Amino acid sequence: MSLKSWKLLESNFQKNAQKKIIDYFAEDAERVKNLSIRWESFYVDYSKNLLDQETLDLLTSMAEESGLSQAIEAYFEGGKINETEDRAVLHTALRQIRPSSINVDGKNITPKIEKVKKQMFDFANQVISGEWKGHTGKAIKHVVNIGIGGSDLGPAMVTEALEFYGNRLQLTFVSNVDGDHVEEVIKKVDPETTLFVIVSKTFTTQETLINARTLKKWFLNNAPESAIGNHFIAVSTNLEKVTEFGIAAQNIFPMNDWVGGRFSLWSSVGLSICLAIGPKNFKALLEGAGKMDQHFRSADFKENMPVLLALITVWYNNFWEVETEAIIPYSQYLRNFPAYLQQAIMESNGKGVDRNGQPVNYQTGNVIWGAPGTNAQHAFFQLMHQGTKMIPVDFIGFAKPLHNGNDHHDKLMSNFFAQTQALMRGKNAKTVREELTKQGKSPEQIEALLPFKVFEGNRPSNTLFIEQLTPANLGSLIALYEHRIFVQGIIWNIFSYDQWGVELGKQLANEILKDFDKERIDHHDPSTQGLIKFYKKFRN
Ligand code: G6Q
Repeated sequence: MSLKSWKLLESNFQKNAQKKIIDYFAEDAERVKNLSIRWESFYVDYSKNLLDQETLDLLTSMAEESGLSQAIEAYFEGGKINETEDRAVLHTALRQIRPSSINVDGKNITPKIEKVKKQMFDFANQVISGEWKGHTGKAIKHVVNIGIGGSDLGPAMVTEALEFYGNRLQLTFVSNVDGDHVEEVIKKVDPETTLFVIVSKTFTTQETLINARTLKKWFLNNAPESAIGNHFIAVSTNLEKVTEFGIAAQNIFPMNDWVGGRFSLWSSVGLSICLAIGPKNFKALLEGAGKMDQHFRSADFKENMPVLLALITVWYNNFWEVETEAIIPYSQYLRNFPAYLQQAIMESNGKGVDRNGQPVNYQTGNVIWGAPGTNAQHAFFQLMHQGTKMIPVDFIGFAKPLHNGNDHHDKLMSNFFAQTQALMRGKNAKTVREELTKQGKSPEQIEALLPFKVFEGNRPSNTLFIEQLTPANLGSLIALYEHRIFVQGIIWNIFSYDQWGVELGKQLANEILKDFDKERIDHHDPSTQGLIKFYKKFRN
């Protein structure tokens, strides 16, 4: 990495490598004030990290030196920053608070965005109110979203996260090409009262098309062909393929290639979300994201949440050589937020060549994982506290619960705070000795137990503390992570918006599929031949 500030950060790292987080607190009485941000309903505390003001200054200089300011403008203004696919990256255009014109290929895209939004809202209102009927005259009760990857993870995560704001419609998501997934869905739905929403930007995705065909076939075993119009809806850019599938023009919700799959929940891909929570809440979700966009675009880097959090990730990833980052939401509603972010982050920044096509000689995308607290505390937290790896954590929590019950929420919050504290402070030998003495252990017993009971601490975390889980706050939270991905991509000088790494497996799967009916498979490697042979024994 040739950036000047990178070299300075290396020296800063060497200088402070032995320092502990608690030392930084001891040095600076104002640390929390200096290393936290209060914005709208958010309180982001990044003081429990292995860095000081000098590190942060160098990190923000590095952002400047990387050309981040200009890159942000190109991103929002519709520059074709997804160079390898020759596309703009404009999910932000879908959630402008005050819609203004944005040009792609010399054409203002804003009027079309507003038109599609209106189409979504009108449709959602009709379905929710019961005005939209199934083919036998009954109101729709169940919506099945058929999609995969970006056409599934975002809609599914948000629908689940905002379940509290749901209406009478029941939502189910089918994604896996594994027939067991779709068969379990079929068991639950009634052909008279179910709406199928096929979501596929390209309308060529194998998994989605086979699931859609299987559901259509099952539907037509239970309903006449003329009923398709009441029950099958599509979201796609590929109007020709959707029409071929048998969906009428008025049942197609268009989208554009300037929205990437994993960032598409804000577009018509979010139709299932809009059905689940209604247009008013969907608009609030967009507005929350729009506010975060404004913050990201206008706040000074030193007070800019996506920028600072991105830089902290780079700090650990590239200077501390940390491989993974855990995301722990203290909300059962956000149980799939880590899985959603795994795609957003790892598909975007899991790249090994830079923007010039040269192999990078530094680490890029980090491994993202996590599960909701407190459950995770009873599962993998042991390794985070006492294992040999340093794992920076994002703790995400909400000050006000959605359901009444301070009894539960106080307990949840006390765990939320305790974990960040325990990771940072650990427990030293002196405290362990005192505790064991109080328990009446002998000096020999104490010395034998001591190494197991000491926590070295000094494990970093960010706390993203938000007033309440509302559609608007969720919108802001997702947008925060989206921009964090963008910033990291700029620093690492990689393209964050393509995903060529997904292609090879798809290609080979299509070739292997053809070989199941062939005698000769010796063009495959010996291991794969063995696996295909074993499969063929059981295939009927
Ligand atoms: C996301 C990826 C990918 C995509 C799926 C589904 O950024 O591009 O996850 O969303 O492969 O693609 P379709 O929507 O075209 O079916």
